Amino acid sequence: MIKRQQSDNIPIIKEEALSKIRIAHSTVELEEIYSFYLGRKGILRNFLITIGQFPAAKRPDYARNIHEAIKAIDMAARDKRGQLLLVEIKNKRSSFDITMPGIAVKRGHLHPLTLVERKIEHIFNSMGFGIIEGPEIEDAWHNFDALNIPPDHPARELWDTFWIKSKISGRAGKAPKSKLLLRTHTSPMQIRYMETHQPPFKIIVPGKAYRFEATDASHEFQFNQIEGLMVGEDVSVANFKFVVQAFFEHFFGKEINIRLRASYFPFTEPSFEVDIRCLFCSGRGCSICARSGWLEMGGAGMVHREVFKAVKYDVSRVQGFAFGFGLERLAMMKYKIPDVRLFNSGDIQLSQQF
Ligand code: FA5
Repeated sequence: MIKRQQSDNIPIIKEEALSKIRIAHSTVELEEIYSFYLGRKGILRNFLITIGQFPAAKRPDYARNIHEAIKAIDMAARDKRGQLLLVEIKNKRSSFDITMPGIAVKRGHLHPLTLVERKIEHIFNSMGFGIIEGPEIEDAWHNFDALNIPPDHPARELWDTFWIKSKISGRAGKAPKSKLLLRTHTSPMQIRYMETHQPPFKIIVPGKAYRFEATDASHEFQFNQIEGLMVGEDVSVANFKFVVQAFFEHFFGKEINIRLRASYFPFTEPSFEVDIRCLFCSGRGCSICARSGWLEMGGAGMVHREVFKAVKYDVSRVQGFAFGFGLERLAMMKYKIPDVRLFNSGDIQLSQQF
């Protein structure tokens, strides 16, 4: 072990350091010597601190000696480090076994939800739909009220909500002010888009939605939806049926039977659930489609006139359809993934398969 030296004998310390460097056998040993003399708490660094306490007459000589010693030790250590590194690399090389199997480099993969979202965007884009994004922190006016769901409306219970405690309320400067929340669906973007655009238009809105509900194989508290909205003078249910049929056929790459089932959403009238013939059993009935032969893909309908009124459209002139599909549901069907919770499990084995 290296012993601490007296502070008044710099030349001896220097010689001692240089001779230890000269006979060092490895870079590890060299680093130990280096830090003992020149490291942050090394002997010579400590001497630097004491320069100010030295008698003024002798101070310049004392300082010069220290600096010269530091420089000499530093240069000797650099040279030696170079020599030792060469030897160490050479020794390693000679023990390199070229018959050993290599270590595979792991490649990254796109997440199945990203793949599905990109495919959906591509399909709708090719049918002339624009792609819009919107805020995940929403105000209750856009998420509920403007969608014809006033505060006392029982339908609010369809969407279990994460409310946000905040002093700020939505629609700053404009009435009505309303509380903030994590959007429970992508439908508030219908309102935001129509507030700033005039028909005709057709858009889709991919994005995250949040619901305060227990998770199971088909429900997450954070999931993704694809909202669709097409508005013009004579947009009809027939247009909707054509668009979704074309979408599903491109998405699944085969002929698809669809069915519109009567349903209820406060912001559409009439409203429907969109089902497709089960892809797993071709409609014969299996455990995946609960023996019904049909798979539910999402909600849709003709935009309610109260929604058009909320964005100040002329309800006598415009009509349109809207839909909201679950992205996870589409990915599960396409890739035959049995549980929605796998998407956020962080398990790389899932994404490696696609
Ligand atoms: C809605 O959210 C409506 N906004 C859809 C809509 C848009 C109707 C436009 C009419 C016009 P719903 O709550 O049914 O509807 O959700 C739509 C889809 O989102 C569901 O079919 C399902 O695929 C997906 N989804 C809903 N909740 C969850 C959840 N907890 N986890 C995973 N996916 C979910």
